[in-house]
Amino acid sequence: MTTPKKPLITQTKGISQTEITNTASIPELKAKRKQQPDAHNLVASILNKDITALSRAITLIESNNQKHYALANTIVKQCLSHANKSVRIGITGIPGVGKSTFIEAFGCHLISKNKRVAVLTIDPTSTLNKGSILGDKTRMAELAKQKNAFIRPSPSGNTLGGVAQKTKESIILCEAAGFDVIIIETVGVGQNETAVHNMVDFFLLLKLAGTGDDLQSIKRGVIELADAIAINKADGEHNKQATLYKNSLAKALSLYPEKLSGWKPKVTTCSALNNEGIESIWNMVEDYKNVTTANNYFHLKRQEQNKFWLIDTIETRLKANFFSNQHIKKELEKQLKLIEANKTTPFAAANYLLSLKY
Ligand SMILES: Nc1nc2c(ncn2[C@@H]2O[C@H](COP(=O)(O)OP(=O)(O)OP(=O)(O)O)[C@@H](O)[C@H]2O)c(=O)[nH]1
Ligand SMILES: [Mg+2]
Repeated sequence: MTTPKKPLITQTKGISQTEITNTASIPELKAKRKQQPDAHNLVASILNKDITALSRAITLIESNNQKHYALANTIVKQCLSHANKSVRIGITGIPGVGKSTFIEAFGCHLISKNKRVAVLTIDPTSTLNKGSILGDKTRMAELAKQKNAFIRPSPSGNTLGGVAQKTKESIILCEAAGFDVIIIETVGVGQNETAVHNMVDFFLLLKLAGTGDDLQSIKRGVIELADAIAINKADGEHNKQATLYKNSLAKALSLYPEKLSGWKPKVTTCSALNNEGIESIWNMVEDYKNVTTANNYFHLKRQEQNKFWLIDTIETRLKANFFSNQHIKKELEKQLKLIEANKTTPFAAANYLLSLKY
């Protein structure tokens, strides 16, 4: 991969390079964006594979403006019957493991196989450090240039209802726009991995050999979620170490109980930078799809995920409504002071606050 002389992705007043590459001139795009959004037209354009309409609709989903809420809902609902046709792949790993570099290589490989690829990223650190998003854009420069690719970084962290839920709805829109493979990149911190695992079909964990990262392999949590683990940066002097690590991980995984999916998680090595091992990872995804389609797990998992998101959305909304209410805010302050003064218990205070009408 050659380093671009200048960033290939530049923001032109909120219009991404992908949109620019894929469609008309900038004045045309700006004119298009100024028109009032209309659900019917937007959905028709999305179904017509119009990337600008897709971007606009995702922006509506991500909006904190209550006025956009009903419109966004209508769009998602109308797209739903056209969704569900893609393979959804979650990619996680510690910062710097090579997720973006991998997605660039993997995405370009898929495009060479005539697939349309959408990449959504969930990055909770991006609000604190804008550098991460910029890094992603330059790291996926080749992919971003492809007319069959769509790359969308996550919204800022403080959206109503949580970043993950917005991503779940964005997946539906991307599928309606005819993308065959949806890739979700998430930084391996906090609750992100579980959230992403709950919205994808195939979960890929990238790891590194010979760093503190391999110590984490002892912790079962994320490893148990993975359908495949790829030891990245298996190039140059790290190659041998990566293979040793792959073998020890494969041994460890073989001791885990069999998964409901009937799929045995695979371990492999790759070099995202040198484009090595990429094809075999796509083959794993295809094998996984074949196995789980045959035993109906693929379909059942999506159903279970939708039920999960129903409950999760209710919980998130109830919480957001509760804590953003002015009356509750004031009463909560008072209860916190009473707790400091040891005049009430957390449970009594919670009971009182939950009994309030708001
Ligand atoms: N040698 C080598 N370097 C790699 C490979 N993949 C990625 N890198 C380098 O590792 C660094 C981090 O890569 P990224 O793709 O940005 O990693 P990331 O996991 O997306 O990082 P965050 O988005 O910050 O979490 C970059 O300097 C890459 O060039 C690889 O296969 N081999
Ligand atoms: Mg990245």
